[in-house]
Amino acid sequence: MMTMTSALTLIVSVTVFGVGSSTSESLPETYYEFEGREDTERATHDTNGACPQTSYFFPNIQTTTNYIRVTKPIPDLHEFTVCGIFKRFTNGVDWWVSYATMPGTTNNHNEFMIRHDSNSNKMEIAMNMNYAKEDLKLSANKEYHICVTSFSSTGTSYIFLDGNLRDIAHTKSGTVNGGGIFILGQDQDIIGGGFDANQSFQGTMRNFMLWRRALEPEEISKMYQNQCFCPQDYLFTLERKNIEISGGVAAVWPPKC
Ligand SMILES: [Ca+2]
Repeated sequence: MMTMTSALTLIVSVTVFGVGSSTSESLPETYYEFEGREDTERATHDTNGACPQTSYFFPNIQTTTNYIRVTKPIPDLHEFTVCGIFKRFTNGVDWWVSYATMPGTTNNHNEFMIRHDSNSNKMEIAMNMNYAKEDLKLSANKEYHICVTSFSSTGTSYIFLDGNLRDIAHTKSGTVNGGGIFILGQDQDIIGGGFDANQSFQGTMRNFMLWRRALEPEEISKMYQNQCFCPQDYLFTLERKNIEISGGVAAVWPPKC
């Protein structure tokens, strides 16, 4: 097991939101020092279990009717991870994840959100209605394995691209409340609706799932290298028993494992 003192650090270029220039931010091999946790608190879960394979096709047309709604109840989220293998077909604003709870005082009700805006070529993450934009230089028509681990205590999200920690998004601290509606493929401006065709997703989404903890970087790397396996303590996958499909979203035959 790696210790804090032996952890290597990587220096990457991180775009400063709102400034448009770049600076350097030290990315640790583990993010525990950033979150005030001890290395000994690492979770030990079974990472060798077979992972349920899911694969969905969102047609290449902008519409408010194509989406997936998760029917599994969402608890309060203090620390969580979402992972998926995404490919977008075109250059637009692609909404991947929209989690909304009770109506707020603004017209944006996303407690947690992930989208990609091709105009700025940035991935945007919101937590507690606070946004951060990260330039991941993602191309259209190419699959990417993306994991986001989020800590509500600090409002920090760690973005893993193709198995490696790539960026850190600083949003707003506070528990992501349970009991909301979790939708893939549209942006909720009201609970369960308020969709905008310009904020929909066209592409494919494979093996999307959520865990109620920050996965270890090693677990994420292992999942990227072998998509047949994943940590078994997930809250939900997009297996048919956990979702409702709307519009023209199609389940496609998942790759065999
Ligand atoms: Ca909207």
